[in-house]
Amino acid sequence: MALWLSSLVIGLYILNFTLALIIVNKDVKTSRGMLYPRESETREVRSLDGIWNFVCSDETNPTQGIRDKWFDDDLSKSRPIIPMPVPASYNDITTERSLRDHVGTVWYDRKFFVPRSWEKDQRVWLRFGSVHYEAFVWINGESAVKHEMGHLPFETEVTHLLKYGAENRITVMCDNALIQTTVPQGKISEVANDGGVTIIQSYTFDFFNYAGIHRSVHLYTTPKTFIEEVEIQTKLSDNNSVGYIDYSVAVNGTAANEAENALYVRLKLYNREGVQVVNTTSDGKLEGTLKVSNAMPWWPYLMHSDPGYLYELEIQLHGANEQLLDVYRLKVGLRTLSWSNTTFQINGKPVYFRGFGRHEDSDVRGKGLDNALMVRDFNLIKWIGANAYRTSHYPYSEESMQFADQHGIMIIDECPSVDTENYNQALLDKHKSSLEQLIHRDRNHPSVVMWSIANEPRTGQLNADTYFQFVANYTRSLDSSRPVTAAIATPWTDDKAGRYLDIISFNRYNAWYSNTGRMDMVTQRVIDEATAWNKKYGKPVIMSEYGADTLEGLHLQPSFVWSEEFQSEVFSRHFKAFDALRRKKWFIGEFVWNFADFKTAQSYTRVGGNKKGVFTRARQPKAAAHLLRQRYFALGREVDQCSLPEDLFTYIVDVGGSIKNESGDL
Ligand code: GCB
Repeated sequence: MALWLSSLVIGLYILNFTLALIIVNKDVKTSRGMLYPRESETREVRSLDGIWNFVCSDETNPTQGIRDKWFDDDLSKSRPIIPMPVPASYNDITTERSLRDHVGTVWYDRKFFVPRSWEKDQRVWLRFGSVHYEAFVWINGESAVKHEMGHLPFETEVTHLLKYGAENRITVMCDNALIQTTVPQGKISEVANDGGVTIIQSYTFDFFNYAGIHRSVHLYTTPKTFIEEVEIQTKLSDNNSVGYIDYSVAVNGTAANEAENALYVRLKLYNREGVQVVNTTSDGKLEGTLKVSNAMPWWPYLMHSDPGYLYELEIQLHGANEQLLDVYRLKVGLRTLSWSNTTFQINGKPVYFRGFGRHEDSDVRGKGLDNALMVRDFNLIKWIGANAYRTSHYPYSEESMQFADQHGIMIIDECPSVDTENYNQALLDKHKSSLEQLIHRDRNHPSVVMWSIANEPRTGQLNADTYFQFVANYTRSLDSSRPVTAAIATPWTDDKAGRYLDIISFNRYNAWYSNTGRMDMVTQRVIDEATAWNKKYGKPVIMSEYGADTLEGLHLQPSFVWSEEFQSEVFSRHFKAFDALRRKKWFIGEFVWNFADFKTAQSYTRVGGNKKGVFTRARQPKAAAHLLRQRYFALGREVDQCSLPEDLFTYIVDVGGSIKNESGDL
């Protein structure tokens, strides 16, 4: 190669590399609307959940369906269809390996009727609770909406696409491919197999890349001029006896454009007994503050005898001549969050978090919403005395957020960024968008007490500093009423992101991934690491993951890796560290990894999935669950003076007084 040519090639290479390193803080598109679909005097909601028709594209030809316009007619005309439940992940529904491990696009369709009565004077919206990972939607063959990002809702107006008093068809193409610029990241490669080549999806994160229409699909109506956004923020004063609700409402539609000043909202607040406690009207700006006397604060579970107290806020939109245009109702919890470099408080009381990292995961359904499972999970969370969980590693269903509000379970709300690396502009933009969508969806939930901007990002890498400065500051610009955290596993010595966070969370697996089996190398290491994080950044610290894989029913004494005894002993060694740390006020919480066993990609380190659950995948307790329950309630008793359940300790013997050992009473 001529010298000039090789210098040109090297020059271009360097330019390319440098460009990849430059990331700038660009504006990202913000989401609109998407209030949870609720019926009211002015709105109707219809579910499209049920059994849909399903076909799979060829992995080597993922765009064939688009080229051949499979959306133009029933899918059954293009390919043999199979039945597929919605909501559910499609992966574990059949017995086919090819569908479980499918990479690329799959298609769903179904028919539905739209009543004639929906034709007049209103709008119809189509809303998906979530589709993983990318969705393309057609109504009667016309493109309706496209959305990229799992675990988050999206919607579009379909008024003009529907046939009223007639049958309609909805078609969805879903693509599960993860690449370096998706959130989360993955890699797709073409690899030789016995018969030719095959497409392989790989990813570093430790949960199965379940895909499909994961949450409910709804059609709902709104009036022509309607309440599009409601944003509230609450606080308490006067010893928590007076509550304030700052509200702002955004309206869209015909009247909104024509006669903005004639619009106002009437707000009525009802307490739990249904008694109206506030009734007020806004000015034309549709924002203001409600004052609630004799306030009932929202308290976390076990922090108060009446946790999860919710009011109902009725928002009426009125137009010219006081005409009632739209009504939407929202549950509201009154609480104040505050934090400093040493503490996190709710309603002025310091919080000690005791909880879990979790997954939305179960047999057959994968990540599909299942109300039975959700209610069982909350029953277990309350049974064990936990007061919090992190939505590791993506946003959980809106139904579960509402449930957490009601039951007083605090949530560290995480966006879908896991193992983030190879920082680049496209990734940054999407990461910010995932947080924007998350905050937009969850900002009104009292249960959400913190935003987690990533799980185990590679925060030692080049560019991590600028990248996380942008992500953390963007999050704060969207909501400054909650602290920002990230669960970090990079050694504290190398980490470049912690200084942009309000609270440091760290994940570490002493006696499991490091010093496997060494019970004598847990306690001091946990104390030392938490202390080092605190010293480095001067912020409150949480241990956001610790644990050990445990095969239910495997008992080995003395404890040995994978046995139930081992899990209990690992926990106990951590408890000792946490108790030493709790004396230093800046250590504010402990989160076990994981609530329940869950499925992962196939690997020789995983026996049917990750088994670090305190509960099995079928939601039954392992031995360590009973130990954890005793600790969590004991903490609740010490920190928040909660009462203990009667069955917390098993009766053993009545020795007519206390039992003594060398160091005192047992
Ligand atoms: C972690 C990850 C989590 C894994 C866990 C494990 O640090 O955050 O996603 O499942 O470790 O068990 O390896």
